[in-house]
This record gives sequence, C-alpha cells and structure tokens, in this order.
Amino acid sequence: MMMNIVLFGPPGAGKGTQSQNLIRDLGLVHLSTGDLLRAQIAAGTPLGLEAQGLMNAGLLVPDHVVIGMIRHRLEECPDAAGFIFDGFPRTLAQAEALDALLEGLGQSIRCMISMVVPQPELVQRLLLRGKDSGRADDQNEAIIAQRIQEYQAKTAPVAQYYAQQNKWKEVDGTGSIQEIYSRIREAAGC
Ligand code: B4P
Repeated sequence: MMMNIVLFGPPGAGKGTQSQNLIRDLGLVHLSTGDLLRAQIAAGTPLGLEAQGLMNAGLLVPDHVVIGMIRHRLEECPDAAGFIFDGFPRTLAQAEALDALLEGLGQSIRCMISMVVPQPELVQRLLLRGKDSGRADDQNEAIIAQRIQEYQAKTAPVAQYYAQQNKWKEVDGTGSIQEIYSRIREAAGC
C-alpha cells in the first residue's frame, strides 16, 4: 500500500519546506502543484500563460488545470512508494478528484496534516522569501493578503472533508523546521 500524505496549510505555512524533509527520509514522490505550475510558466506553455496572471494576482488556478497535472504525474509514477501532496488539494472539487484518481489505482490518502501558523508570521515569512525568490506573488503585501483570503474562502473547507474521513491531523507550524518536522512524523505515524 502506498503512503500518501497531504500537507495542508495557508501560503507560507511550510508545506514546501517540510515536503523536502519527508521525501528525503521516506522516499516518497513530491507532488507540488505550485512547483508544477511554475515549471509551466518557465517553459512558456499555454497552460503556464493561463496560470501566470492568476498566480501573480494571488488567485487559485482553475480546478481542471491542476487536476489534469496531478493525473498526469500519478500516471508517470506507477511504482512510487507514495506521494506527498503539497498545495493540493486546495478546493473541495480537487479533494474529490484526488480520491477518485487514487481509488482508480487501488490507493487512498493516509492522512492530511494541517500546519497552523498565525497570519502575521505567514506574511513575514513570505515577504522574506520574496526578497530573493523572484516570486512575484511573494513581494507584495496586498497579493499575500489576497492569497490568504483565497485560502480561507476556498481551501480551509477542505480540512472538513478529511476530518469527516478521520484523516485530518493538526500540527503547530511554528518553531524550528526540525521541531515541526518531528510533529508531522508523529501525527502521520510514520
Ligand atoms: P504554492 O507554491 O503552493 O505556494 P505557497 O503556499 O506559498 O508555498 P508553501 O506553503 O509551500 O511555502 P512554504 O510555506 O514552504 O502556490 C502558489 C500559487 O500557485 C497559489 O497561490 C495558486 O495561485 C497556485 N496554485 C498552486 N496549487 C494550486 C491548486 N492546487 N489549485 C489552484 N491553484 C494552485 O515556505 C514559505 C516560506 O516560509 C519559505 O521562505 C520558508 O523558508 C519559510 N519557512 C518555512 N518553515 C519555516 C519555519 N518553521 N520558520 C520560519 N520560516 C519558515
């Protein structure tokens, strides 16, 4: 059985950061829709062009775009020991689509780890990253606020979806990266 973990939290919660630790230690495949979208933008594909304006404005990209990308990556990795889903699912439609895709493979989500970080710290972390990441969506406080608002309106309800399946686990996302990582491993039981 694959070990499939969803890392969940608002922008800047540390999903990408902690994903790196999990893939290093557990040999899982990292599936970050943010990274996949940025790769499409860098390659100048039609999909990337469609996504770029939305991302730079702090808005979510349409469900069908990200679901298609995830389907493609799952098909590319039939022998994976499991996946870390980072930044996906971000809407209820995406969560349902992910369950259906995994069911088609005879697999399921083991747990969803929700990282909790107070809003002022999120803003601070993202502005700090924006200084050298070159990410347009990290450089402006109004765009960061828009991303957090989008998260609260569309993404936060996804936690309830996993809670109903008894798969939702909450961890404190503040402190050192190593401390948070230990909390995640404990919550996931791995
Ligand atoms: P993402 O790339 O997923 O961006 P993110 O949420 O900002 O990144 P992440 O949460 O991984 O960053 P991290 O906390 O690790 O999405 C970008 C955009 O793509 C979205 O706004 C949307 O437009 C689009 N998109 C992506 N997926 C989508 C989907 N499924 N549906 C629709 N649209 C989608 O890191 C933040 C910073 O904090 C880093 O600098 C890090 O070093 C720092 N940090 C981490 N842990 C820390 C700690 N413990 N202490 C201090 N700093 C820490």
